[in-house]
Amino acid sequence: MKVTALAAHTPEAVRAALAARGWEAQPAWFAATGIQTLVVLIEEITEDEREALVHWGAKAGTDVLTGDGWALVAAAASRLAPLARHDRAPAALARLAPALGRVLAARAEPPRSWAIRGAELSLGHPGGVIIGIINVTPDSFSDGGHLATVEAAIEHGALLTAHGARLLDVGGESTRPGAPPVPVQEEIARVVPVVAGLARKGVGPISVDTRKAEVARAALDAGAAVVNDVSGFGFDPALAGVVAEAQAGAILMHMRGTPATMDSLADYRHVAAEVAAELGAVAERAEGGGIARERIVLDPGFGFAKTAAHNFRLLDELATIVALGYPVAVGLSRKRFLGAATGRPVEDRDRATAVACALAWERGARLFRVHDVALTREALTLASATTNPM
Ligand code: PMM
Repeated sequence: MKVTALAAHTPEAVRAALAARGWEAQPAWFAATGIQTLVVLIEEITEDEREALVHWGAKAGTDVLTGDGWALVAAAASRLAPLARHDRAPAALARLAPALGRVLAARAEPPRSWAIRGAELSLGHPGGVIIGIINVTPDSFSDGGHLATVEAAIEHGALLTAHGARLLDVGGESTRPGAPPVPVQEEIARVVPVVAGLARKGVGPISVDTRKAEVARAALDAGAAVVNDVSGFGFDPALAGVVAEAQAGAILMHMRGTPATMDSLADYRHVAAEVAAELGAVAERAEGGGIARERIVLDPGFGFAKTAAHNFRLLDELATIVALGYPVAVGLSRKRFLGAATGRPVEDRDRATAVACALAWERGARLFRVHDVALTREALTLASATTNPM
């Protein structure tokens, strides 16, 4: 007899083990995802629901840990599946079906592409989608003032594209903690010539990093295909309508408050669960505002209303954000918490960024907003070669 422990953090090892023993590709994949253990935290439940879950767990032979108003259930996806079906779930657990169904669907069929204005970006591409940063602000925390002219910004965009960026993110307002707001006309004057120049040269696609509807409209008119809003449509109520009308892609980031107030709002009991819930509500509002689901990317907002400890916990638990079922983008590049771990100053954090991106890839992120595209691409190509069958 021979006993081998399989690496079960993803379904891949089980799939490969079955395939090596003669299973066809598709049944092997379904079986591998079906037996994979899921741990779901179910909150805001009644006492009756809690009892029903404990009862179900005892019958199904699965672990259920509970407390006041919550339960934590660990079971194979195939075991949980009946609870997501109205016709199979115990009547007392009917309220659970829709949300659990969404979690299971996101796990079984993760999004494979992202629809932006006039194009579709494949997420299965080796290394995912690297978003190259073009900051045209005099005061961004990481590279403020580096791109002093429109021409320099356009050249930089062409270089990032040559290095492997599949989207260029042009921003004209610094969002570092305590940064002063930039008037709309000033932001337009910074961003639009760069977007227009890149579009004219055929370099792109282009994303505009803004919280403001007027800036987004001007950038979209100049050729942008994506709006990246760090406020998740929380700052300007008119922005969702502009994005919907242009059929642009949307990157919606989690934050609390504004860059001026966010540091005081970094208060969480369980950061991944709270960010997931708040980001899920952001996505729901965006869809309600007319933005098609396939156009939405979510971003947990590293460094925005989060301490270094929160950022590390969130990076480790990124799969909780991925489980919302939208493509997930991460903005880790040169951020302060990377410096907290490595002791490196902001201008020497690109290696740490590349490693952090690889960790995020492994946890399910597929879009990576970075300054050093070439280095990140190398790390991500390696990460994706490891997790994806070649
Ligand atoms: N971070 C910054 C700016 N824009 N957008 C998204 N989607 N995610 C981020 O994490 C993010 C962002 C701040 O960083 P910078 O000043 O280096 O651009």
